[in-house]
Amino acid sequence: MYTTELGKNDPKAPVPIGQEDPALLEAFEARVAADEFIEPKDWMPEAYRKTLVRQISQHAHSEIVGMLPEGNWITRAPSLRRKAVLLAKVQDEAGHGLYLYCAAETLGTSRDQMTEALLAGKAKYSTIFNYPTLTWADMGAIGWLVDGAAIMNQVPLQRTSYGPYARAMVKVCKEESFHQRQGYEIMTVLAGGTPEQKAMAQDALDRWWWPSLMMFGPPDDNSPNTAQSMRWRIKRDTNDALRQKFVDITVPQAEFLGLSVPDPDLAWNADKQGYDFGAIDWDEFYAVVRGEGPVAKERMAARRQAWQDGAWVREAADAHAAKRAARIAA
Ligand code: FAQ
Repeated sequence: MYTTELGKNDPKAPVPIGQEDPALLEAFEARVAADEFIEPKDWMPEAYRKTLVRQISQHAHSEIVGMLPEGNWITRAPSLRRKAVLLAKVQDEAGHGLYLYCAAETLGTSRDQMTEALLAGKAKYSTIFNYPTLTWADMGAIGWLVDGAAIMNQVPLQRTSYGPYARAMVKVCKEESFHQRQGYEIMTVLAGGTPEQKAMAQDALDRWWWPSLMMFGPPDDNSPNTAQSMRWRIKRDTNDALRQKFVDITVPQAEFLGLSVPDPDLAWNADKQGYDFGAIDWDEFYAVVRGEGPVAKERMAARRQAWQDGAWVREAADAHAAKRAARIAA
């Protein structure tokens, strides 16, 4: 895993981790503290570079794998309008993946390397995409909750310290906002529909609520990367802080729909001006992270198949680039 390798010295790295010139390190830390963006050609500590490649590539993989649960419903969307909207959303996710791969490539890791790390099980993608999409209401729940959680996490990333990542997030957040609204609109229609439609909406909320809370990552006291990432302003908020914000915003939305959040311990806490909520099943979270999610095998098989099917395109692009280079050289 990238993380376990983080502390080791990479022989290819220009300066081994932990042995950087203290003056360069101090200047870097001062720039970060002053909220300046770090750009691709700027000096940066190797651990900062590695953390960014890890987080941005995992984010990119999540966008691409995240196309699968919804892509599964494009042919079954209940009307032409719903089909067009869902198609546009899924295409947007592909775009997000591409901006993110490009942002990570500016740090010196190629897209092929990142994809190979994913397919070899060395890089992660969000746990949320290992759950199946069983009914049309899941399209509503994903837009509302999953894109809602993604926005909560990504709006602060517009101010992340690495320039290309921050700039990619600006466009991504605009599109995620549209995704969240289309999901909530599906839920509004279903929740206000027939008793069967409302039950379908409730069932989707029941299944997606807890996995959505897990998207924010482990609790802060068990999050190995948060402290350093906060110091380097890669992350602007902790996992628990964002999770709390998400709960506080989303519970009133569920109430407006007339649906109940599947948490008997959910209660408004006037002192903290936020909701108290029940214990998250962290055993389930870590099992899904380990690749034991309900449809994890199918997701990885789909990515492997797509990579294999696309081999001829990559070969053709390489051949074209080689011909072009030869023409220019001649
Ligand atoms: N799933 O120390 P931390 C979307 C891993 S995009 C899997 O707290 P960190 C759009 C973590 O990587 C959704 N693994 O780590 C969309 C680390 O393992 P590592 C993705 C997880 O990085 C919508 C270990 O646990 N968004 O949904 C998860 O400081 C609809 C320890 O954790 C992003 O990636 C998880 N949920 O904080 C698309 C946002 N949580 O790498 C299609 C950017 C944690 O050391 C349809 N990423 N882990 O081996 C981040 O903000 C951070 O990376 C966190 C994790 C907050 C995800």
